[in-house]
Amino acid sequence: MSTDFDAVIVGAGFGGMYMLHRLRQKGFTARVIEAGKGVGGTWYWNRYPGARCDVESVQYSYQFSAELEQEWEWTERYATQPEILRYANHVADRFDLRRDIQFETRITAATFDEAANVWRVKTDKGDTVVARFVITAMGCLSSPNTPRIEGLADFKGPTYHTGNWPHEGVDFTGKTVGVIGTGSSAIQSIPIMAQQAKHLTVFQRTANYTVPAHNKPLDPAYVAKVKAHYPEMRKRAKTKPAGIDFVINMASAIETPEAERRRLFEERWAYGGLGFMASFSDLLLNDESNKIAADFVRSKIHEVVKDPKTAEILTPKNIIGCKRLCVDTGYWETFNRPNVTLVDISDEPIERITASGLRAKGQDYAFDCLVLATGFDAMTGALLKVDIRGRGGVALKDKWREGPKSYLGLTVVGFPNLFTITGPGSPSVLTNMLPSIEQHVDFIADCLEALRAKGVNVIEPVDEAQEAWVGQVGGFANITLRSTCSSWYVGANIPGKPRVFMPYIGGLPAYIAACETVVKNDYEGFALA
Ligand code: NA7
Repeated sequence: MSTDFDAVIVGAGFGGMYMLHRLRQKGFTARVIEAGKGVGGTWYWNRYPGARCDVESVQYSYQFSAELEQEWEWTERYATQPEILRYANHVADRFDLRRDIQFETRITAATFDEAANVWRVKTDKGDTVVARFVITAMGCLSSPNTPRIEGLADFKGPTYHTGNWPHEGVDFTGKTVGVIGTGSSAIQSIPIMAQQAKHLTVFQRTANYTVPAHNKPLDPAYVAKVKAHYPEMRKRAKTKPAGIDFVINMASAIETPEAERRRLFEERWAYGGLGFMASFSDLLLNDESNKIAADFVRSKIHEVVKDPKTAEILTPKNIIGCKRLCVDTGYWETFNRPNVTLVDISDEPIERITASGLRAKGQDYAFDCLVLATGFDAMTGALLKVDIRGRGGVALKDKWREGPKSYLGLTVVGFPNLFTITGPGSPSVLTNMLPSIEQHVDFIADCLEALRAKGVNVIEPVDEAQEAWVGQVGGFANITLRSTCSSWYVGANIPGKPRVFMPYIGGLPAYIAACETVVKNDYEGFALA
């Protein structure tokens, strides 16, 4: 049967763009379908004030093109959203990607036609595209979570969601603002909103750990050094569980004498960033070690926040690193400002949103604007918004009713020729997304090439392989403390979502090795037809 394209790629973020480039290089035809007006995915939508990557810019970048690596100039240690979006646009132009991207179009359904072995992909523009393969590159944090709080529609002022921020920006000068949520998006945006607003009231359900970014302009001499040694840095990064080139101290926190421990924590704290969790190797494996690190951060809060009651509310009680660690610039300091109020709603949910604000714990709060910094339906949300149907017309949302199951986080039994870049069961959100994306894309592109060489039309994982992979993902999750709290990693932030630790936590090197073994053994775990 003839098709319109070899592949339909869903999404023009970093995954979709590189997928298109690789498929073109291998002589496949592809159409990217993208809901936004432009490329960039996460960085297209998340335009809230202060949005930045928490991985250093020289590492949060593509490595497939040495020329691109050399020519692009990052200006800050942690790139801002506008800078990352400029980078995404530069990539789109440089590799002439736009001519194969259909913007402002959403996929509404994708159905596998078993008789013809093709996917029929429907869009909200009313057209149907036929392709041999569907490759989703929809991002892990791309389906904003709007909390189900009564009265949300009653609020008379504007309501903004950090994950879908107005493109023209928002000026809070002279406004009173209510913010719900204290996750990473809130922690990045609150200090900036507080500088503008007349008054900012923050409603906190769970206190979060954050480490200082110590962001700064990049020193040209440092950049030159990185550029001169990029391949070595990338290679080292691939040997690290998170795919980020930072030094992991292999010592155990509990086995290290207290003075030395403190010195090491202070050193990492002064350096800033996510490397804090690599101060010792057992912070996410051992309760006591974790508590030592948590206590260190807790003590920092009390050093910064002047009002002891506010400091106590801001002090997280749970395990550090269980929810994703945040990286901030002046977050706790913001609560020393006279125009900022923190409201603890950990013991009682917000009662309702009202026309003029909200009601919590029997008290009415009034504000001009409401900011929902309430996160995402992570990892599966965007995928399950599309009516994806595989063999026998079975819907993916039914198949995953008890939680997502995949082989390598990339493929699903019953859904032939469907690939999910950074899908549940892949390391994705626990790693530096860019190298993870590139690894996935290379795997998929090589796979399509191998199928073409063999004259194979259909690839689908077998049950046994998928079950074994799901077992591995769950097994690794049980070893770490990371799966023990109510985080978006386990779907706990979405009422009714099955509680399953979704990402693969075995680390990037183990994941890459698993993929390489699959290829070496002629696509072991897959049925080829
Ligand atoms: P997160 O990290 O999921 O944070 C969402 C925040 O919103 C978090 O503090 C939630 O509290 C809070 N929340 C969600 N629903 C409610 C309701 N109904 N009432 C009160 N508070 C609520 O999302 P972010 O966008 O900040 O960050 C997502 C990722 O992006 C981040 O991990 C980085 O990887 C980048 P909770 O903790 O659930 O009690």
